[in-house]
Formats: sequence, structure tokens, C-alpha cells
Amino acid sequence: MTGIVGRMREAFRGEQRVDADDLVARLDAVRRFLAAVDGQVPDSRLVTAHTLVERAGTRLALSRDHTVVALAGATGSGKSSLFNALARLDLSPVGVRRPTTGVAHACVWGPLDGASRLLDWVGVLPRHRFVRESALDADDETGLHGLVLLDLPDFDSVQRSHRLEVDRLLGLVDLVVWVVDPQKYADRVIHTSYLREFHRHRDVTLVVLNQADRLSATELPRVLDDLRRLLDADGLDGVPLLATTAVHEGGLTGLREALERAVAERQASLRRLSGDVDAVVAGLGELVVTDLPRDAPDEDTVRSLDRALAGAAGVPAVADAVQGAYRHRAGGTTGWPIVRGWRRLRPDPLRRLHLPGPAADQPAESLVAATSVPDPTAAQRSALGLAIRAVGDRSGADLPAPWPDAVTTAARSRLDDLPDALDRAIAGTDLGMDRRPLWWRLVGGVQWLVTLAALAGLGWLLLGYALRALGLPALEYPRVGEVPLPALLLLGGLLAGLLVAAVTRPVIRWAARRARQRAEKRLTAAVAEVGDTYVLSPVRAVLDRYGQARDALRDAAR
Ligand SMILES: Nc1nc2c(ncn2[C@@H]2O[C@H](COP(=O)(O)OP(=O)(O)OP(=O)(O)O)[C@@H](O)[C@H]2O)c(=O)[nH]1
Ligand SMILES: [Mg+2]
Repeated sequence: MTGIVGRMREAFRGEQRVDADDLVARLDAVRRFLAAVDGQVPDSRLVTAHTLVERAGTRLALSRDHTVVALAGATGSGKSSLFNALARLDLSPVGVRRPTTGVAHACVWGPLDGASRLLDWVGVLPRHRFVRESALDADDETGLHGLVLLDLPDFDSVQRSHRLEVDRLLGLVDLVVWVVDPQKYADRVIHTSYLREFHRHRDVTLVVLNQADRLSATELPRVLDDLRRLLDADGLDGVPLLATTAVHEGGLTGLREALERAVAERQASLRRLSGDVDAVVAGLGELVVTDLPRDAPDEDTVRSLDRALAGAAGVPAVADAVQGAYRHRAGGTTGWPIVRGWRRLRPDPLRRLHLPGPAADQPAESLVAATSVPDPTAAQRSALGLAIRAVGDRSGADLPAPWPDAVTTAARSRLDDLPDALDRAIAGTDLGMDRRPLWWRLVGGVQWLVTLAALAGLGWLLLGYALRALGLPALEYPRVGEVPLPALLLLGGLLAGLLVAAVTRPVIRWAARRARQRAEKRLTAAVAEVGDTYVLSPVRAVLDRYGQARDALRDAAR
């Protein structure tokens, strides 16, 4: 048996100390992880992590001077007998009828005061709490001061309530002593349902083969070897394994020593929680397994989205109207004054769309449906739907489940607000059509001048005719060369007007195209901004959350 105790010492000695501050930082990282994935990952997958954060916070706030150790095992393995033998008192009933222990019993070494709150939290009823401190003990119990030993019900119980109680307590205690006996040490349920689950808690796990007195000197090493092999298969290699006898004096020296060491180290609670964090991190790892995509959503996808948004928002129609309106207005100012009025009767293409929309002091929100830009066609609508879908699909493609769905949902999350936002963006865009360019006015002025000249010439000529008709002395027209000046003014004015109009027309066409391009650029930018706010931002927010979650989980891992 000394050899086994020696092996156990070795296993404990090699353990790394858990720094309380490190543990707190790791728990904080788990908290950050939970905040980042909140609403993105189903709560059912986060239960363990939430439980850990809550439980660890409480345990760390409670007494760290105490080490809570549970004796767990199948019915009849001798938990209560060990409990009583360690306490050297008959505190927990030992029986022949199975199962015997129905609720946890606790024994505290040292004053009960400090441990009371801990036991309140663990949930041991006051009438099942005992104190192991008496003047009679002299010094031989001081090594266990700070131990809170729990005798648990059986975990393979026919009583469901026993199993639930055991499962609850195993989640709370600092260290577990698994008690097996020679008959049942190989039972499947012990290994698959319990021991295996503790493979991340190797440094707060101890296994005792109780009732060792029932085995002969040759059988005991064989059974211990067999049990060791099973423990290795459970992932519990290196876990201390002891043989104990509860019914004979000196049959649990090794166990007592191990407990004394655990109590003295005051590490069990930290190691337990550290193991819990390990388990939680391992369980959550697949939720953030890949790197965050660098440039999601990528440029191509964003460009396609902007194009589809522009189509659906009617940007081409408005750009057409700008071009038309430019020509219309330029014609109205620079055209031959005599036909200008007639031109003005034709509707202004921009005004027909009720553009430009807003007065500068009008809040953008009040512009809903202010414009008469044609509604998107079915094709434009479906192109926009596809483009938005593509943003979601491509941005989340490389992420593990359930993030792709979260990203797609985010891309579509503000779909209903999009049409109004697009309309507002169009209405709120400065199309650059407010002012009449100076050159229009100059050309317009020239047109007036030549027209006035023609009218003056006409008037002059008419006056000459009238005087002649009335038999009055005829007017003597000044001449330019052979041509009388009024005729020159009339014809020259008319010709110059036509000439100016002819020269101006291609310039207006060219300028109208420029105006169209400028408006198109501004409209596309406005529409792209809407896309950014209503489609890309929600997607980026989810990707951001993913990045934060991944970073947090990396910090939580050690
Ligand atoms: N020979 C021998 N008998 C033991 C030993 N430990 C316990 N027993 C006996 O085994 C029987 C069961 O012991 P308990 O201590 O009640 O077992 P338990 O694990 O608490 O059982 P439950 O409370 O039902 O879960 C009793 O009759 C004990 O006397 C031991 O080391 N050697
Ligand atoms: Mg019992």
C-alpha cells in the first residue's frame, strides 16, 4: 500500500498551482464571451458556461480557507463508513438496507462559523452539519482544519432524487473522492456517467478502493491494477488511487494524508474552477473555431449590393430626369426668347418626380414617399434580395454554425425599413440642379440682345412703311454698305439668334451628360450609405461579435 500512497504523492506534487488572479481573468473572459454571443448562439448551448460563471463567482466570494470534499460512489461502497471513520464519530448512518444515505451530510473540521455560508450555498441542511473540533482530539485533527467533508447519497441509486442531489453537489464541491468497492469498481455507470466526466478535473479527483480488507494480499494488487487500467481508459491517468478500509483502525491513513495535503494547499477550489473553465472552453471551442474573415463583406459583394440598391431606388430614372431637366432648363434660359415661353409649357422632368425633395430645413424623416420615383420592378426587387442574400452568405460562409445563419439574418434584419430609407436618400441628395450656371445667363443675355436688335430693326422698318403709307416724308435709313441698317438689324438679329442656339445646343447636351454623371455619382453614394447602414452594418456587428467571442475564448483558455 505504501507504494500506492507514494504514487499518489507523486501525482499531487507535480500539479501546477492555480493563481487566483489568473482564474478570475479567465472567468472574466468567459463572461466576455457570453456577452459577445448573447442573442447569436442559442441559450441551450451556453447553459454550462452561464452556470460556471455564476457558480465560480459565488464560490470565490465564499470562504477560500475551506476545502469542500465529497465522498461519492455507488450504494454500499462505504462512503458513510469512510465519513464516520475520518470524523472518528458515527455521524452518518451506515446501514444494511440500500440505499442508506438519502441527503448529504457534512462534517466541518474547525469552527462551523466560517463554513456555514459555504454549506448554505452547497445546500446541506443545518441538521446534517457536524463539527469536528473537540478538546479531546488534541493535535491529531489540526491537519484537517478547513476540511468540509460531505457524505453523498449513492449516484447509481434507484432513487432518482439521490442521483439529482449527487449531480448537483458534484458541480459545487472542490474535490471529489470516488469510493469504489471490490464488487462494483468496474461497473459501467461509474465510469461512463461519472469518472469519465471528470477527466478535466484530474487534479481535484481521488479514487479509493474501499473495503480493501475483503481482498486477499494477492488479490488487492491485481484489483488495483485493473482499476488503474480502467481509470486510464476514463482519461483519469495520474489520478491518485488508494486502497482503504473503513472498518479497521489505520485503514485510511493514506486518504487522511491526501486530504490533509489538499486542505493545506488551499488550491482545490481554484483547481476545480480552473478545470471547469477548461471544460467550458473545450465545449464552446467549436462555436468560434475559424478565424474571422479579413475583408468580409468583400468589395465585389458590396459593389453588387450598391448596384442592386441603385436599381431598386430608381437611380437610373432620376439620373435620366436630371439629364432631361438640364436640357429643359438650359434650353429655357439660353434658347431663342421667342420660343422660350413655349418650351416652358413642357413639364420639367425632375419636377415630375417631385425632385429635388427636401428643403434644407426639412427633417429627412418627413420625406417618406415624398418623391414619385417609379417603384422598383419585380426584377429589381429580386436582384436586391439576391444581393442582400449574397452579402449574408459570403460574409458568414467560413464561420462555424450557427454564425452563418446569424450573419444572413443580420443582413436581412432591416429589410423592411430599406424602401423608405432609399426614398429618403434619393430625396435628400443634392442633385446639383439648384443654380443656373452663369453661362446660361450670358447666352440668354446675348439672345435677348440679338432679339432686341431684330425687334428694333423690325420696328424701325415698320415705322418707315407706316410713314410712307401715310404720305409723310420717308425715313432715310442709315446704310451699312448697300444694306439699310434696320434690315441688317432684323436679319442679323434673327440669324445671330439661330446661330447662338445652334452653337449652344451641343454644349448643352454635353453639359447635361455631365450633370447626369454628377447626379448619378451622388445618388449612388447616398444609396451606398443606406446599404451600409441597413445591410452591411448589422452584418459587421455580428462579425464583430464573432471576433470578440473568439478573442474572449482564447483568453479564457490557458
Ligand atoms: N468489510 C468492510 N465493510 C465495509 C467497509 N466499508 C463499509 N463497509 C460495510 O458496507 C456496508 C455499506 O456501508 P455504507 O457506509 O453504508 O455505504 P454507503 O456507500 O454509505 O452506502 P449508501 O449510503 O447506500 O450510498 C456497511 O455494512 C458497512 O459496514 C470496509 O472497508 N470493509
Ligand atoms: Mg451512505
